[in-house]
Amino acid sequence: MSVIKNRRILDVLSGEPVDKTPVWIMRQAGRYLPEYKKTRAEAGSFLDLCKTPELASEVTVQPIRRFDLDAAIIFSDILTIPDAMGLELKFEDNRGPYFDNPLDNLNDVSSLSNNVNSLEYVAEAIIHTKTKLNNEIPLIGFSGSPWTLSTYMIEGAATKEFRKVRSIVFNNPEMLNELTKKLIKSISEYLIMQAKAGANILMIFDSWGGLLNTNNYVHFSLNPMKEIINNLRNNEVTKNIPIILFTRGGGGWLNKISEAGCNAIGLDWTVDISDARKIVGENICLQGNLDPCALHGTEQSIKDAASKVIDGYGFGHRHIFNLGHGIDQYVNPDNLGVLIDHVKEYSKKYHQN
Ligand code: 1CP
Repeated sequence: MSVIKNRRILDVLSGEPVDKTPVWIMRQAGRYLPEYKKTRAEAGSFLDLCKTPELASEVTVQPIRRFDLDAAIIFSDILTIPDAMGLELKFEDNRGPYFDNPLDNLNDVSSLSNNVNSLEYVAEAIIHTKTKLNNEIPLIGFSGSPWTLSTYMIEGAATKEFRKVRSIVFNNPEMLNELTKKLIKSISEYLIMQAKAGANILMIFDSWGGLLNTNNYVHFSLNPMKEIINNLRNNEVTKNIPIILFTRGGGGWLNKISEAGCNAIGLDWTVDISDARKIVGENICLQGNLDPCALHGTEQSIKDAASKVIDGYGFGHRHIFNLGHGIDQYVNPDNLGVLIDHVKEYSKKYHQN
């Protein structure tokens, strides 16, 4: 197997020392980059971009050409799984992603396909991307969590209160349990497919876990993610692959999340990273957690905000710098450059022997 040259993130994930804190940025390929907009226009639509491996791999490497990033993340979307399961994904520029016929009852769940073979295009995009990356840095593959995918599949899109899915938690848990079961299978297979194609790290995005109360979070979100992790650990291809788990709004459940079997926990920006470190201990990495809006500051305020996160983590090698959620489309790319260069320079002092 070929050896990746920049191993900072892999080293941090396995507890090895590094020279600087590694960094990548959630949604690092996206609309804040003019070159992304150009390729997306060439693709015709967001979904065509996702489904055309050559173009998806092109936008995956665009941020790598511009910035000193320590990992790439495959360009795709969490909603490709529901699309593959039979809920046709649509996308409109002013509206974002949505499903015309969201799930209402157990019958709707039963009619979903449980087969992710049609997501081959993601595997192909990974293969293209690995060639372009030439083993310089690792590639992250990802999926949404069962709960987060359920929210979109039941609501049809992100909504203000998520009242429908949050009600179903209480008035039709059988339906949600059944959907969760199907999603655990699809997601596990999909992540294994990505690892086979060449993904070096896997991340589970539980973007809406924070909508739930504690016991429902454990039942509908955390335990299903644990099952996925178990499935990955029981597969030859993925048994040793590093896994990052990110629950947005999960700051109050860090002790529970740290028992899920993941190698790193993603933190949103509402969590104090030094407190988080005390809770999860030294066996698990922390990823995050700069407020994405810090990127709308001045050069100095961006550096100061990043320094606080790095100081908050302190000495030690188990921190992957990132934002606490995705970068937004209005960020000036130069500001991201300022951030990344500062993280590299400023963090050195915490990695001297
Ligand atoms: O060009 C465009 O207009 C599309 C904007 C866009 C992009 C760039 C969407 C639609 N998805 C993506 C790519 C994407 N999505 C990646 C690519 C890799 C990267 O560079 O990070 C990833 C990892 C995702 C994951 C994703 N999609 C999540 C989980 C992470 C998160 O932000 O919490 C979620 C919730 C989605 C759904 C989604 N897809 C797109 C949008 C605008 C949304 C959010 C919809 C909403 O909830 O309002």
